[in-house]
Amino acid sequence: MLKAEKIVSTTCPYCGVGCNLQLHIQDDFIYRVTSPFDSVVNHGNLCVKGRFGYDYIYNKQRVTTPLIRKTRQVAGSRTQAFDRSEWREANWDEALDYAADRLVEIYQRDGSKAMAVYCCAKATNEDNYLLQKMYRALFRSNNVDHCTRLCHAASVVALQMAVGSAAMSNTAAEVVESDVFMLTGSNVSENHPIIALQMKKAVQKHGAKLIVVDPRRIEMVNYAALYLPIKPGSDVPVFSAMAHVILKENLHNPQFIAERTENFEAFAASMEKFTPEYAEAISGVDRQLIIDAARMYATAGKSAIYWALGIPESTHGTANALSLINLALLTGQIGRRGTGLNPLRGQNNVQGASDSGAMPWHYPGYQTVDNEQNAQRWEKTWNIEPGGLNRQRGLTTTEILSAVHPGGVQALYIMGENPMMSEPNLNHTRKKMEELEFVVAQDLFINESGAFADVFLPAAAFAEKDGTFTNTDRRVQRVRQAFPPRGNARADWQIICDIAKRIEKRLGRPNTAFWDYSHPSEILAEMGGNVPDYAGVRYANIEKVGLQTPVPTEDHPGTPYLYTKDFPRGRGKFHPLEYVPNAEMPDDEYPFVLSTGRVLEHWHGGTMTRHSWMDDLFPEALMEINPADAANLAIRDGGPVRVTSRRGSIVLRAKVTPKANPGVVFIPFHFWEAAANILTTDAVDPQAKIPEYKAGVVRIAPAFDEEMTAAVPMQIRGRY
Ligand SMILES: Nc1nc2c(c(=O)[nH]1)N[C@H]1C(S)=C(S)[C@@H](COP(=O)(O)OP(=O)(O)OC[C@H]3O[C@@H](n4cnc5c(=O)[nH]c(N)nc54)[C@H](O)[C@@H]3O)O[C@H]1N2
Ligand SMILES: Nc1nc2c(c(=O)[nH]1)N[C@H]1C(S)=C(S)[C@@H](COP(=O)(O)OP(=O)(O)OC[C@H]3O[C@@H](n4cnc5c(=O)[nH]c(N)nc54)[C@H](O)[C@@H]3O)O[C@H]1N2
Ligand code: SF4
Ligand SMILES: [Mo]
Repeated sequence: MLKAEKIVSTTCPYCGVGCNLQLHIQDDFIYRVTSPFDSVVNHGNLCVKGRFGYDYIYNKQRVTTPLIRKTRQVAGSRTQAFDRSEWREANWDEALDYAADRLVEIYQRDGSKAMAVYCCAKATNEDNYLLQKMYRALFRSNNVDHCTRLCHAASVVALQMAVGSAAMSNTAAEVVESDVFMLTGSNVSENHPIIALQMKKAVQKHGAKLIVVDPRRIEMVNYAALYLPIKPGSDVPVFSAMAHVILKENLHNPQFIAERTENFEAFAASMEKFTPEYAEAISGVDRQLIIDAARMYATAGKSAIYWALGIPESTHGTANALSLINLALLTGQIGRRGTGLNPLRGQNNVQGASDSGAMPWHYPGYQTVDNEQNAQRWEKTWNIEPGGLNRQRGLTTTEILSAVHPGGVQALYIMGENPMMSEPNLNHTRKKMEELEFVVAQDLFINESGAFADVFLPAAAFAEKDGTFTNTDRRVQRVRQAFPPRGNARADWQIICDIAKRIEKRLGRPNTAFWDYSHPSEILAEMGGNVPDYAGVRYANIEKVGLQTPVPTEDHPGTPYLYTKDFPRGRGKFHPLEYVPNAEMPDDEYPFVLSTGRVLEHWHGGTMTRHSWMDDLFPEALMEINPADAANLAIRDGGPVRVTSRRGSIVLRAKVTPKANPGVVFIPFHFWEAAANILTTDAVDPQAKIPEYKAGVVRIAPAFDEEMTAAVPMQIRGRY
């Protein structure tokens, strides 16, 4: 007998747009996904992943029983274990006891510096709040980070420096109210497809003018009034030259500058040198296009800037983002509807995981860990002796693995991340994973990183648990359980509570913090007690429509756009800028710039989409290369090519397309068979510690079909 049909409203587990989903369930099985026409975020629209990409939940390679590695791994020669025979099934008590024993053993021997955790932007606010609490309260370690470091870290640092808050200033759907909007470093139609629909509507129905600044001829170029085909890494010259033109032509907003900003003089002086001619020489963009873009942006009634990873994922990512912020402050195009500074956040819950404290320098609510008052506040909340919390900033994602050595990090807990696909320079990453003494993986699958684990804890998928995600425009939305977890899988928050209690007992620190919750709503309420932006968020208030933070009180309607009267830091601060070239520039040996990123059908390391029928839609890695470059190298469309950087080499097929501008090739990082991150450099931005994923250099040569499989250089040829 089939159980009766039911419809469960929830939030998409893929991207930061946060589309509302209706899961149609029969017999604990999703047979259809729709979205209501009145959904505020997506108006009934869904992209291919939201509509069809959920079947990873049922994939037979999903692991739904705790597993323990049969042989004890030794630091220095740890290996990946994809083969089922290398693991044995365990019950929850045994797996949790084992994980707690080993973690506590290492902590008691080597202290908090040996402990590190990756939180998860796919998991809920409640899951992330608890995992950072476990590491801070029990292991006294701030080595807590997540993929935000690899993502918008530089946007966050720059926005904190300039305005004092890091989130999108406006609501994505407000783009239809803009007269002009600039889109840069954002392939929005593949990566935030529903926001792209709203942008297309803004252009086609509302007559908004779009300026695209991007090294690839992305789809949105077809809708653009101006397209600036920038060379990778030349953002500071181009956006500063726009500022130069705005200043020279008196198109700035003196009243806004006087009333709401500081440091204008120093900034204006530093813009002198950024003439359009100078910017053209570095960026390859025609100077007249830069002048036109400056006039268009500055003179419109309402202009907004939208950006994604082309800006932050650079060794000068902070400066890139500051060059955009300077433009908004200079023209006063912020603090009103249809204006603003809008970094499009990537993961479904990267905004929320950051808000919840899954970061090494901040408690929940962006409260710095090295501030005495903040530490005391959380000591009180978590029932910790005065002075007990660690006041030192922890290590970032990019620093944690580099710190794996005797006297450094020894034990790593990974909840829902995949550094062995997502971190730069994977050959280096692999060595560091091998050197760890103990690894816990908590995921739906044994991915390339989980294969290094000693113990695997099977987590429930989004449709199997309750909680909240916070989307890119700060909207806290409900995630609802549609059916019980498959097999023995359990919700992340429950797993964390159970392991935390065991650790607490072994440490002899009873009643540290609190680990007994009957429902995740209690966890969010605990966090809201100390995080003013979430103070008013209650599950009861977000039943139908989510609320945009800040939500300071329970009767507050939420905050669609920020900075109406002032900035969180008071005045907006201008920053003088210098041009700094990329860490690597093309030369005779490595003549091409490699840009990496995404395609519509896939997600990051592919753990979810490659276990879904999205993989049939886009089954293989392809390198985009310009027709002229391909002709020079005798590369044919669909032919295999070998791509080599200073760090490694991969073989994949070429896609010859004018979407790639000359001199720049593009490889998506979703495919283990040709993992783009074998090639990328681990050079980072000094302030934000974000890697330069968008501009390594490579050489390219035609290859043979046989090399395609033989070339896989790591032991990741299979999946568990
Ligand atoms: N289908 C799908 N959607 C996703 C994801 C996914 O894996 N798959 N991931 C999500 C996540 S976590 C994120 S963070 C977002 C990322 O969203 P995007 O940032 O849109 O994703 P990328 O594919 O990395 O595209 C980067 C864009 O920056 C441009 N670019 C590269 N170098 C430069 C440069 O030097 N200057 C400028 N101005 N532009 C440059 C590229 O040409 C490209 O258009 O996507 C989210 N959405
Ligand atoms: N070359 C290159 N590399 C990049 C980038 C790039 O542009 N170029 N972009 C970077 C960016 S922006 C990002 S955000 C990172 C992403 O990097 P990661 O976060 O490491 O990658 P994901 O593949 O999204 O990993 C998510 C994991 O969470 C699991 N998961 C899903 N739902 C749940 C859940 O509810 N609970 C638990 N416990 N697990 C769950 C999935 O199965 C998957 O294994 O990659 C970065 N790496
Ligand atoms: S646009 Fe993003 S949130 Fe919406 S359905 Fe697609 S992946 Fe999901
Ligand atoms: Mo991201």
